[in-house]
Amino acid sequence: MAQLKAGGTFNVAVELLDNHAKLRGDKPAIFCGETTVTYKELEQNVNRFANVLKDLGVKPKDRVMIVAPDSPGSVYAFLGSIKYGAWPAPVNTMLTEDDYEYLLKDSQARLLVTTTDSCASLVKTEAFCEKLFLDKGFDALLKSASEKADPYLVEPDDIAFWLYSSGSTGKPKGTPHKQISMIFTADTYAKTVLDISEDDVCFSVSKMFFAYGLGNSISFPLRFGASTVFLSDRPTPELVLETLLKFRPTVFFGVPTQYNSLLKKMNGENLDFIRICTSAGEALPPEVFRRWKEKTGLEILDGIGSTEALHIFISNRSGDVRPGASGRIVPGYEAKIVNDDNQEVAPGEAGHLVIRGTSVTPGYWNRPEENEKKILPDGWFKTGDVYSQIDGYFTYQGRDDDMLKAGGLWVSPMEIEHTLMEHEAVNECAVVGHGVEGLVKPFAYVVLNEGWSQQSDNQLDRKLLDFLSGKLPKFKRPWGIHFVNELPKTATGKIQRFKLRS
Ligand code: 3UK
Repeated sequence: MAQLKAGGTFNVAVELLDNHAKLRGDKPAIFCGETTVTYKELEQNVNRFANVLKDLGVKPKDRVMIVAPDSPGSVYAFLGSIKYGAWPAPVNTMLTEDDYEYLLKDSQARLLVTTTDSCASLVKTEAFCEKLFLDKGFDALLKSASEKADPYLVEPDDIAFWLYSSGSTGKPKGTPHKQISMIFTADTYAKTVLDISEDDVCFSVSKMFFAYGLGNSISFPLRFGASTVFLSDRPTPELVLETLLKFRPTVFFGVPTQYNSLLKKMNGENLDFIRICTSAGEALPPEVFRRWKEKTGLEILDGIGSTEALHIFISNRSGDVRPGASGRIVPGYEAKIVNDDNQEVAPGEAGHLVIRGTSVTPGYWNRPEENEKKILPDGWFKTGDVYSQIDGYFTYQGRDDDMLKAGGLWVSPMEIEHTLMEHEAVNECAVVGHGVEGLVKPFAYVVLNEGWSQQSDNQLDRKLLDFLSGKLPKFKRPWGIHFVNELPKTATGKIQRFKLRS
């Protein structure tokens, strides 16, 4: 992996901010509730944050973990860290204390930026890791720091920040990204597919800890001098609608579940201020595409991206949407579909999707085995997805592992199974995805221990779900539990989850 070299010429925070602060300093960069942050204020606060890091004794390349709702403060922390040469790592705000303990250890974070109500704040961190609260003393701390800061100049291929990617086995993996990558995703997908310009107002339902949200609400609008809308709270359909009507964004970024729940909530609202809608994270059911178009007159552009690629590399285009397909390659990226021997398959045949492009991670942090598996010769990256392709249009066929996406977020069947197994009633179990209104949701199949039965305790499924509710974040909990006498297995005793899926 590329190492940081000071003495270079590049810092992506400068690329995203300096010109705008000069050319359109008074223009709103961020709308968040009642707060508006102009480009000038954004640049100054990013500088102040860089100076706060310096005062805390943080060094370039130190990790700064951010566990916080989308807010101006979390952007100051993200871009301020980059400007200073430290590596910010925004992570999911919905995890458990144990998860945060793992992430802080894995990244060896030097600083945790969070809020007092986050369970990340409860973690007993390593002696070298300090905590900084965005909702306690932060404004005063920022104000006390200088609004001027020199950027830590490196090379475009040096690391700028990390994200965390989940996998089917094991724990989330630190996924470093290069300085140039936020510019690359903006100049490819955001420019050629979405045509974002300074006239746009972007609103992303996905938060900035998710690569999709990070591009949608930070790098894309800032690259083109547009404005961005943050919703700090949990994006319930009511709040999303309210935010849409209040700020009238021109580009709306969602995930399939959100579109589905918005459709149920909407009641004749006029959304014609929206110019373009996108969907990613999981496949968009054609039915949701059709109903959204019927109700709003707008097409949703489904596209596939990943944490490792940073953003979308295959996408539908305005006026050229194939419902049920992910669309065509985004210029700047390459994709091919290969068999188990890495040979390209014939058109229409399913195989592993591999991709290549500047924004693909140089490799996971400290994971030589995973890197070996996913990073192929000549810079090709194995996505873990099964796809087919005809005439350049790619269609998603499923994962090549057991991972599920629910509401656009990863759910590892194994993690749920291991947690369920901690209950005394459970002998063994398997978790698989079942379709609910065209979207995949996790369901558990449970074999009970002797002495337990659903007949003698008709509340047992409820009790198991309650048990999980103390241990897993909500988005990872099964939607239902089926009690079975045995699970389908291979001769070697591996659970055949695919047999439960049908
Ligand atoms: C799946 C899709 C079908 C697919 C992401 C846009 O989702 C993002 O990143 P993740 O690392 O997950 C990546 C995996 O999710 N997937 C994503 N989009 C689609 N499957 N159709 C889709 N449209 O399995 C992929 O490998 O969480 C999405 C931008 C940035 C992102 N990080």
